[in-house]
Amino acid sequence: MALLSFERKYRVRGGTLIGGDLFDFWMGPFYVGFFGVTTLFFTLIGVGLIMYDAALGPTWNVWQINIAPPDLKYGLGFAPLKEGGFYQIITMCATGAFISWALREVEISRKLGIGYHVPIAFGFAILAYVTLVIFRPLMLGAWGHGFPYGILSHLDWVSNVGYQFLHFHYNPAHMIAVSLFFTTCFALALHGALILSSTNPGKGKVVKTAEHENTFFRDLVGYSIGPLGIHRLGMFLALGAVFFSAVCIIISGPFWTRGWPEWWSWWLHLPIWS
Ligand code: 07D
Ligand code: 07D
Ligand code: U10
Repeated sequence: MALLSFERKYRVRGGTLIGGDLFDFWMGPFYVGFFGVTTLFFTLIGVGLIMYDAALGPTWNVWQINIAPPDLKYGLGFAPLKEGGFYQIITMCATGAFISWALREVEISRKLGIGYHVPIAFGFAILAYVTLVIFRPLMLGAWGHGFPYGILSHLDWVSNVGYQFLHFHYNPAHMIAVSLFFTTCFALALHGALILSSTNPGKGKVVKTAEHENTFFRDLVGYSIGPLGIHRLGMFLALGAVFFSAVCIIISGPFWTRGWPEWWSWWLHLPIWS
């Protein structure tokens, strides 16, 4: 079915979570919906406040713009606007925009009658973000523990927090997350390469089938996970990577305050050595 005739067929009312028919329409290629409106609302206020705070100085250098969280002395309270209050409202807007975007994905999935896999996947990214700027600061007792909004300043935050724990690479959940990220790239490279090799074999050559794809890996490693399996694996690896990222940072501070290398001394304290 051609794309345009397909879109005409599925572009019908219904499937909304909230608001009934009110925003159930399209503008050009975009589905609007109640959550399209809330996404736009939070994004415009959030970006507007970023611009306003940036305009207060000291720089328009895009790499150096920094919207800092409040000082730790404000704890879990509201800070004055110019002392982190902007950051707090921007955080609410960002969280509102991300969740709205995920719910818009849910409504589109419902209209199409497909699964909720895409919004669930994006939900993991949102989970990582709110872990960094809401859950962990809440557990540590101050909003000032969130990361600052700035291209370079957020890197400084990652580095500083890493060294607060002496050597972040020794964080066991960080190890699992990093390994899962690497494995995700490995799997995507294998999958992309395999599909291209059989469906885009070069001018004048015949396009091959799924049997060729299966056989390649059976010949190579004795097993093929199959066309559905590789996508399940990809989703599992990527979501696992983000999940263990959230774990590695939530345990740093709330559950472990010393250097991460020291954590491994549990091994030396096993009763089997004495
Ligand atoms: C390619 C999809 C497109 C999305 C892009 C990001 C903005 C911000 C805002 C000027 C893969 C759009 C960027 C809207 C501009 C202003 C005010 C996704 C793709 C292109 N980081 N991070 C980047 C964010 C955190 C870390 C780049 C966001 C944590 C390291 C970009 C968040 C930690 C490095 C960026 C976030 C962390 C980066 C490229 C939110 C741990 C790099 C991102 C909301 C997770 C790299 C200068 C990319 C870089 C980089 C955005 C959170 C670590 C600016 C929006 C606090 C170590 N981060 N980041 O391609 O070059 O993502 O930095 O949580 O080395 Mg970051
Ligand atoms: C948070 C992004 C959410 C994004 C959202 C969407 C927009 C719209 C619009 C484009 C989670 C935003 C959308 C804004 C854009 C348009 C139009 C993703 C998020 C909701 N580390 N480390 C990680 C590695 C070291 C440290 C995670 C590697 C050092 C700290 C990952 C190395 C020290 C933290 C990871 C390494 C250190 C991390 C990041 C190597 C520093 C975290 C991925 C090879 C000295 C962070 C939850 C992630 C984390 C994190 C990888 C080194 C510190 C596993 C490979 C040793 C403090 N590190 N790290 O989480 O877990 O993505 O965050 O050396 O906080 Mg690390
Ligand atoms: C899926 C699918 C399927 C389909 C599909 C899709 C999933 C069934 C049916 C859907 C997929 C798509 C539609 C594709 C979309 C894909 C993605 C979103 C992910 C892939 C992403 C890319 C291909 C782009 C990736 C790019 C990367 C990784 C490099 C990008 C780097 C940056 C963006 C910069 C980050 C680094 C920074 C900020 C610092 C260092 C940068 C430099 C030194 C570069 C110099 C800078 C510049 C040139 C820019 C200067 C910046 C400025 C001025 C800032 C401006 C800021 C503003 C706020 C305006 O399954 O099958 O088919 O369709």
